[in-house]
Amino acid sequence: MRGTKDSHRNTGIDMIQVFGDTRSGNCLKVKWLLDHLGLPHAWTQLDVTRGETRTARFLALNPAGQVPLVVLPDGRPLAQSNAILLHFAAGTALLPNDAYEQAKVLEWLFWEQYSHEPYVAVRRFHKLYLGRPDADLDPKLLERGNQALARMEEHLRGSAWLVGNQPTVADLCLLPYTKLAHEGGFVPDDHPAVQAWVARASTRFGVGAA
Ligand SMILES: N[C@@H](CCC(=O)N[C@@H](CS)C(=O)NCC(=O)O)C(=O)O
Repeated sequence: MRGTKDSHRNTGIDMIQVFGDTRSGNCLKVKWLLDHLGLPHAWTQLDVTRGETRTARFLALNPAGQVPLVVLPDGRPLAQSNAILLHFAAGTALLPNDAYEQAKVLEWLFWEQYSHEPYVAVRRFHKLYLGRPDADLDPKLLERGNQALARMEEHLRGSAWLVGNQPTVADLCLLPYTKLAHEGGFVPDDHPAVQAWVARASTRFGVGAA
């Protein structure tokens, strides 16, 4: 994963640079992982609601126009929160060496982007960022978000962590938007095992109340 230097993109900054919006769970995943691993980084705050990810300067770094984006010390950019998590978790205890367990981590990461974030995070975005009243929200967001939380509840009733018997980057991936789900109108008491996991994972990763 740690390939050759791409000198034309070298920014001259000898530190990981992160472009993110700290209100975004996708960005918090990256922040919490870098903090947990003790990796120094420079954070550039962009406001996603003001089009700050759509400037020519930012699009040159990430043509998708989204945060989070990291620029490695050698100047190479990397987008997609879960790709960023995998990059920095490689070689640490947060990414199992065992091929099956590693694939189980990926299973949760892909699931998060397809079945959790599009509902749990998007309902929060519409309520919190855009200030839309509940009556104007697509009912599918609540229904499918609750289905995603129920899927986690089922798993966490029998297991302290999402993969194996210790925390992995799968837990870190699911933590921010699940911890913030109440801001999207989801009820923590409806999913007690998830609530207990949020507390456990927050302690393990040194993440305070959000
Ligand atoms: N799948 C991407 C999603 C990134 C994403 O949706 N970022 C949002 C903030 S959470 C964003 O930058 N929105 C601004 C825009 O699309 O203009 C990831 O996991 O990084």
